[in-house]
Amino acid sequence: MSVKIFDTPEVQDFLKTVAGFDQDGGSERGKQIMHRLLSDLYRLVDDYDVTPEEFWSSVSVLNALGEGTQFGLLAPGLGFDHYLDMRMDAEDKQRGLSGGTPRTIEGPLYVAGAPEAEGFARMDDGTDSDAEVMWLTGQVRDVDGQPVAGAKVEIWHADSKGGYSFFDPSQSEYNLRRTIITDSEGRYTARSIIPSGYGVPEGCATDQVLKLLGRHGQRPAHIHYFISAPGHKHLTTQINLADDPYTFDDFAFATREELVIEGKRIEDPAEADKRGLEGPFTEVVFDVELARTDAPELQHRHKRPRALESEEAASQAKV
Ligand code: MBD
Ligand code: FE
Repeated sequence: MSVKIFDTPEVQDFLKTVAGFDQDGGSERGKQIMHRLLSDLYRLVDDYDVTPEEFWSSVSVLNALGEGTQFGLLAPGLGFDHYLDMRMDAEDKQRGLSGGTPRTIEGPLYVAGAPEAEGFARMDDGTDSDAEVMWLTGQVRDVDGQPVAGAKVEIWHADSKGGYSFFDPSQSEYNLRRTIITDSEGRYTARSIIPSGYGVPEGCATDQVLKLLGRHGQRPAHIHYFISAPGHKHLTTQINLADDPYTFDDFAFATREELVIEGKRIEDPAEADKRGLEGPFTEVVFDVELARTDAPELQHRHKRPRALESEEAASQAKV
């Protein structure tokens, strides 16, 4: 059976009451946004004749999403992170701030407070014996090609099983997470391991939603970066390793053509020796170009609850 009641004065008045329009307290913007959100959802219920069974099963998925901080994982899967990037790209363009290495999403797995080093850091704790050694290096430059010395390069990535330290309690503290300050030539170098792609855990709430859409929850092997330097626009980005089955089929929509990097396998013992390595390794080179800005608010990463960064985010430890 199909009934249509959304446009009746009764429902329209009801929505205004629900959104607190007749109350003095609360937030004006909060009321406007909630009114719009609820109106869109009420209309959807009417248009699709959503049944009570369907509604309550959605409530139960929302409960599951809240329990495991799953919404931080579903959000990129539903494209919200990428959509916010598209909006920030458009804002940059309007400000005349385009140029430089493109941004892409932060994702939900950053942890604040990683050890800091000058020029070089070893990122892995040496326990991932399945993994290929990665030599990750690059130069930070401004849009005129001048090296940026003293830039802060924060790097984090998964292990050979696709797990991230802190969220994966089997890994040591800050494994595969480091902050490297660029040297006088703007260079940073890390010894680490080649990460594997990430897969949304089987059966979790995010997995259920993706399955409903006929989609997978896989990300290609990737490496996250925050890069900042005084006088330059803060950059949140990632590189995706080439030749992964998911390089161009990322459930989180983070791939950008300019950010796909081909690792180079090096078997020459002399090259290994030069870097203090024992055997063959894969070199990954990622040079970064930072746009210039005097606006202090653009020189820092935007605020959001992050693990070990704020009280709010402390609950993320549960994941
Ligand atoms: C990840 O490693 C990630 O970067 C994102 C965006 C989502 C899930 C896992
Ligand atoms: Fe990631």
